[in-house]
Amino acid sequence: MSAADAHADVDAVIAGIDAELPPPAVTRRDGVLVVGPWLAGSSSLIAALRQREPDHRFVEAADLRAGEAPTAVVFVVSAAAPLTDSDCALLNVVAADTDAVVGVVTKIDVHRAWPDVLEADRARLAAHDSRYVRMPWVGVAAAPDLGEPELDDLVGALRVALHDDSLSRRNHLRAWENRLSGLHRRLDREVEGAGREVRLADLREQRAAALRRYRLDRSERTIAVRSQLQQARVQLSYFARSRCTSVRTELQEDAAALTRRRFGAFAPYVARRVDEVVDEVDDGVTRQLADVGTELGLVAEPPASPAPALAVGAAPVRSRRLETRLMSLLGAGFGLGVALTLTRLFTDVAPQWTVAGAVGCAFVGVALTLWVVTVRGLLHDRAVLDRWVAEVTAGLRTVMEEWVATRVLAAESAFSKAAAERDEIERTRADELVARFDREIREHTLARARAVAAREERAPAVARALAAVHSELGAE
Ligand SMILES: Nc1nc2c(ncn2[C@@H]2O[C@H](COP(=O)(O)OP(=O)(O)O)[C@@H](O)[C@H]2O)c(=O)[nH]1
Ligand SMILES: [Mg+2]
Repeated sequence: MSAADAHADVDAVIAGIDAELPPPAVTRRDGVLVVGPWLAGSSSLIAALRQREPDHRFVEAADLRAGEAPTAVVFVVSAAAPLTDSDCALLNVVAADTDAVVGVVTKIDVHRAWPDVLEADRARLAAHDSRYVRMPWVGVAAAPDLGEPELDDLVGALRVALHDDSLSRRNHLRAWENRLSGLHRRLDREVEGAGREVRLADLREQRAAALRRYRLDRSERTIAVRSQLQQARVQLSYFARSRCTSVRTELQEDAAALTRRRFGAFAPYVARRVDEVVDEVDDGVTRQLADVGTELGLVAEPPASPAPALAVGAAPVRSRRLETRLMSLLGAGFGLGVALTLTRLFTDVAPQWTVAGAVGCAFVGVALTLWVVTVRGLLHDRAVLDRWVAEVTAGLRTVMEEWVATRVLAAESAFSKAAAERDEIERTRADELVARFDREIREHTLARARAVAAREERAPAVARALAAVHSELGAE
């Protein structure tokens, strides 16, 4: 059977299973590929073979282009050491589309134990893949240190392999096998996707993290608003209280040193000081609330709360007729007593001036009476003013505390509103992010579903075709 017929025959078998299956895309090169791990001795063997068998073409791996397959493969390993996993993998690659493979153990001239190595290699490869069970193995010395090359066994094995009638058909079957198992692997790979599971797990993790971060941020922000305002409330009411206390102390000191002349100006003075305190507290509250806003990163203009109108009123009028009378009486008694005592003293000291002394002492008594009454009145007035100042500042304190509380409350609601608006924006942003993740997750899931469907549709035919190829290869 010619090569073309053999190919057509194999292709017909596969097409009988599924006409859609893609045929092998390799170009068969008429040549024997001599290949092996580095330093095994391939180049030396090729040189020796070319000399010995000029009728045949021998190529190295580098001579083959992508998509080209040799007629047969000579797999060269050194007798120095047994095969490794990477050597087996190399053979799998170079003999993927070629069925005829001859195993060669080189440098048998220097490695006396080569038959053992050969057997070990044979067993190793047979265990690696069942297709190598029937593969011939020979020992060669392509570039011996002494004497002529020993290639007879290899040349014999190659002749058998190359003159086998079924060679072309088997190579074609092998190419089909490679094609079909590649297809099978690709169907599997597409289900797995290139790192799709990893990407999916990553996306799910990122999605959960975005949600978690949003929730955490939101509760942190809420707590921050609450605690900042709580702090502001405590600080500001303390500030207002201490301003009221210190203005009371000042005003009471002023009242204690007040002279009668400045009496009338005291009430306006108190009113002015009270206004000043109101202004100070206003400033303090405004500044602190602005600071809170900055700290929270919220732009919220709390509604302006007008300063409370605080009527200080007039200083209490002196209505103390009874007391004046009593004081006058006591003062007069005191003056009289002093006058009498002085008069008696005078009479004893200078009897000749008794009358004039009596008049003088009466004057002194009257003067003392007047002084006592006046001083007592002034002290009383100061005491009254002191009480009044205490009342005014106590009222001021109540009003200030209420005002501060109201303003902090207003600020709290303004900040909460701003925070809620910001939360809404953040939520939209988080939603968009989550939606993006969801979209990508959906795309991956869909792609996987499509790949699963494709595999389910195509894999059975591929598997049947592969089984057919294997049974054909086995039958040869
Ligand atoms: N003694 C001995 N040395 C060999 C034999 N074949 C190759 N060599 C030596 O092994 C080394 C590697 O050979 P080379 O053909 O370049 O190996 P490649 O890397 O597989 O191409 C060289 O030093 C060769 O002289 C052989 O049959 N006997
Ligand atoms: Mg080389």
